[in-house]
Parts: sequence; C-alpha cells; structure tokens
Amino acid sequence: MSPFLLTRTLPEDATEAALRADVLHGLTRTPKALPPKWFYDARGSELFEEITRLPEYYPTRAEREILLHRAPEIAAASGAHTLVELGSGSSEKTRHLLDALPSLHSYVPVDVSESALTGAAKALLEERPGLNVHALIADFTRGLALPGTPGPRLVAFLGGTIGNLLPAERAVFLRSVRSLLAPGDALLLGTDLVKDEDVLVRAYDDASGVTAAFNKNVLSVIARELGADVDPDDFEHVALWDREQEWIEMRLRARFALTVKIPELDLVVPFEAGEEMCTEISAKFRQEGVRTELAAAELELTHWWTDTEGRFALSLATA
Ligand code: AVJ
Repeated sequence: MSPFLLTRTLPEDATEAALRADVLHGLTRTPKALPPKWFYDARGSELFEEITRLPEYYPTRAEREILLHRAPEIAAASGAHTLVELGSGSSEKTRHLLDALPSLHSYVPVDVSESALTGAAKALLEERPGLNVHALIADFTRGLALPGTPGPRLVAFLGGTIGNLLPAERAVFLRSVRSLLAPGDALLLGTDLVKDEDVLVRAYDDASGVTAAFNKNVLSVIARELGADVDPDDFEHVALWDREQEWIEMRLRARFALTVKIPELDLVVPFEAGEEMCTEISAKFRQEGVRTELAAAELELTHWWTDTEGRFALSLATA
C-alpha cells in the first residue's frame, strides 16, 4: 500500500461555480459582502504567510507557542492514532503535534488546495516515511467523509479560522465535526481571544500594509477569474472592532463612486462613494463562549491551553 493517497471529494469545477455564486449573491445584496475564502489564491496565500510574520499579527506565533509547549499533553489526552487536520494548508504548525505522536498511524490533511496538500505531504513523508498520509481535497464546511483509518481520531482545526464563520455557521460546522467523531475521539480547536482593541485592530491593519494588500487581493481574484473590470486600488482597506459581536471586521471601502462590471455574470454593480463591503469577520472568543458553543454541538471541553500572554487558546473537546 502506498503511504500517500489523495482523494478528491470536490469536483474540479466546484470552486469556479462557488465563486460565481458567492460573487453574484454578495454583490447584489445590501450591504455588499464577499466570503473570506476567496482571498486565498496563490498570491493571497503568499500574503497570508507574510501576515503571519508581521510583528502586529500575534495569533500564529501564540498558537505555535501553545503547540510547542503542550504537544505532549495534547498527544497524551487524545491518544490519537489518526490525526485529521481541517484546512491543513502547508501543515507547518501541525509538525509539533506530529512529532509528539510517535505512534500515529495516519495523517489526514483536508484542504481545498491540491497543490498545498501534495506539497505538504511530500515534505512530511520525507521526515516520517512510515506515516500513512491520506490527503482529502474537500470543502470541510460542506460535510466530510473520513477514510477508515484507525482510531482514536484527533480532528484539529487550528489558526483561529473558526472565527471567520458567523455564529450560526459555527454551530452547523461544529455539529458536522461532531458527526465525524466516535466515542474516544477528540477535537482540537484554535481560537483567538478577546483582548485590547488596539492590539486587535493593529493585527488586522498593520503598518506595512500587508493586510491591506491581502484584503484587496479578493478583487484581483474576481478580476482574473470572472473578468471583472475592477481596480483594487479604487478601494481602501478598513479593519474595525465590533465590541458587541466581539469580532474584527475587514471591509473594502470605495474611494469614490464607481461601477464594477462583470460581463460573465451579466452584472453591473454600482458602489457609492465611501460604500463599504464586508470581506471577513474574525471572531475573538472567551473560554465560556467556546465551552457553550461546543456543548451546543454535544462536545465537551476537557482542556483549555493558552500562550503565556493569554492571547490565543487551544481547546480539546471530546465527543
Ligand atoms: C487565517 C482566518 C485565522 O482571521 O486572523 C489574517 C485570516 N485575515 N489577517 C484571521 C486573516 C486578516 C486569519 N485566519
């Protein structure tokens, strides 16, 4: 048996169709909005990598610190023989976890990007030649079927990406994760935490403008993929803290009145001067909120680890 398997559950053209549907829906509603998943073409993924190295963007470093220090505890508490990673990307931060799980049988990275999956698997197999890597090209927000690798399973959803979902979407997502777990399996969830407003806003509006470029990149994606005649520089990057919802909201603000034409969608979209379009929410959490959301999905919070500065948390929950 080959130690590397790649399964596609996402049709080749699904991404294109989903982008068209999201743009059609998002640009014809009021207020306008685009889902954050369209940031991540090759350029957007590069910009995100750059964000993770910015002095202002602390979540990646804080989560890495927790993984580095707590990997043995996480490994012992889960006793995992299969590690499933949702939105695995380059699998870089999972390395610590994999290192702490010497008896791991299988690693199941799940991502929409085939190139990220094959690249990460190749690097990993060089380090862990015995490990079975079963990569899944899938959209984990749409329900998943996992390969029949041996349990217990640990399903990891890191980076704080759950914060990009609205509360109702998080409830659906956590229920679908719960449905993947058998007794004894666990979920490892990364969440960014509520903190000082200035620290939060700076993390999403850095001095060197990398996050601004990342935000505007969604317009380049639409221009290239759908032939939209839009100039990203006609929009301004906005990051604000919503203290009621406790989330950061990223928006693109039209610098002046303008029109975006998307002939492929038969769409002409007017923007008023100063009109703002939401491109991402990034929710920040408190322990009680995480516990409650997990419990609503029939998941029990059993461990809560933060970095020394208390900026970010990893939760372990069992079915
Ligand atoms: C990768 C989704 C966790 O919400 O902090 C970084 C994406 N957006 N800067 C986040 C992001 C703006 C990031 N996640």
